[in-house]
Amino acid sequence: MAVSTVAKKLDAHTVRADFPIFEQEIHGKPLAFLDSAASSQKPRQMMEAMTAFYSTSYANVHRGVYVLAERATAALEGAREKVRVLLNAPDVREIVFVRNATEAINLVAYSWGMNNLGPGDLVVVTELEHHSNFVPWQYVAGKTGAKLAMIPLDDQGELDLSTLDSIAAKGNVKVVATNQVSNSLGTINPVERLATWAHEQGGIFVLDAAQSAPHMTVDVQALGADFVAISGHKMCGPSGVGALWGRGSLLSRMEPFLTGGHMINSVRLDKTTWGDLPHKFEAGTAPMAEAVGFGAAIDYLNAVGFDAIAAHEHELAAYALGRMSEIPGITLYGPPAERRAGIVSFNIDGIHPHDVAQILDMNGVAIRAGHHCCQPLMQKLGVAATNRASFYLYTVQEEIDQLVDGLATVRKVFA
Ligand code: C6P
Repeated sequence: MAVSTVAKKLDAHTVRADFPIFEQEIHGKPLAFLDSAASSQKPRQMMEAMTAFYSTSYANVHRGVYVLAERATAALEGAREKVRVLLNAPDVREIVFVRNATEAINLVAYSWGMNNLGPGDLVVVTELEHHSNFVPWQYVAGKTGAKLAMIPLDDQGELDLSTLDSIAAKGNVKVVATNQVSNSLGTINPVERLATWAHEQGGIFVLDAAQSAPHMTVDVQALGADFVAISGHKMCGPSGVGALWGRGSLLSRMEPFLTGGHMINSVRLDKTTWGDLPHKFEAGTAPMAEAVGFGAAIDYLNAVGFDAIAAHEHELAAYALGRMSEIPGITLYGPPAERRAGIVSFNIDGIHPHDVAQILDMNGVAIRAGHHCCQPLMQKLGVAATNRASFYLYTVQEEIDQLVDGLATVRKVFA
């Protein structure tokens, strides 16, 4: 799926004014924040929504019958409905609030995987997976006797789907779990095709949308997914809240992941029964204010427009790839600009990524250096680590120029 370039134009300088973090300098330089794939910055509107909730409507939810408790419950459930609309989920009871995408995937791996996987079964992931969509499956496969297989990458950093038949020959494909956008290479994966393939094999399709939902429309029905995981903090929301969407027919047959308060129907010495969806999967006090902030972040992103965000980031990626390809000694990883999101991974010959990132920081430029929680991918690329610059709706071209200037300084320092 190529990113649309005909969307309404986004004015990143105007958007940026909503983000107070940019009002400061770092080491005497304007802040060039190029690490949004790790976590996004926050608009004033989102923070104000959380403050208003704490100031006027705060109480525990789903418990009290007093005004504040009812207000807080309505705010939490209103946020759930916003997530439903964001993902075009058929039913709001299919939206489970969790801490983050990692927890969402663990919930599926444990609650579905532990009860549905066994010897002879195959869990298929890809060489592009973040550890959060790899390690839970590896763990559960190990516990159940299922096997793990990986769809490999081609030389451009895209999935080699010609391997699907040979992968299917290795066992019963029960799960296909992949991200929609790679956090390391920015590759946009053919997830509709993988969902269809998963279903043809009789398996479920689990989508890690942590890096796609912040940047493009994710429609769970159009994609044909069975589970979708997202994190609020990567999409202008607060940390500590994310969501799992699951197909109701699957969720209702699954065992709970965490047990305790709120998730029950009745508790007796001999037996406890589970509450209805989504409460069965929401043990303990909910991330109430965080969910309210998440809802406000979704409102904010909708007001800017997901097509405009995707087109803006696509333009930035093309600009960055063009400028960075002129830097002597640089290796750029991943597919061409037209098939990637706003993420650029690179290395500079003979200079460790941590050194690159540290010198860039002295120039006010924040990037991530490391394995990006993708060690299998790093092995494939034959490196221990890369540098990664990642963009969002508030990223301006000047920040990429600052990065390119900073890289010239890095080369001078190490010459
Ligand atoms: N990637 C990055 O710098 P959590 O931490 O649960 O919110 O998100 C996990 C996760 C899952 N899938 C993908 C594709 C991701 O990119 C991430 C988080 C960050 O790339 C932090 S490691």
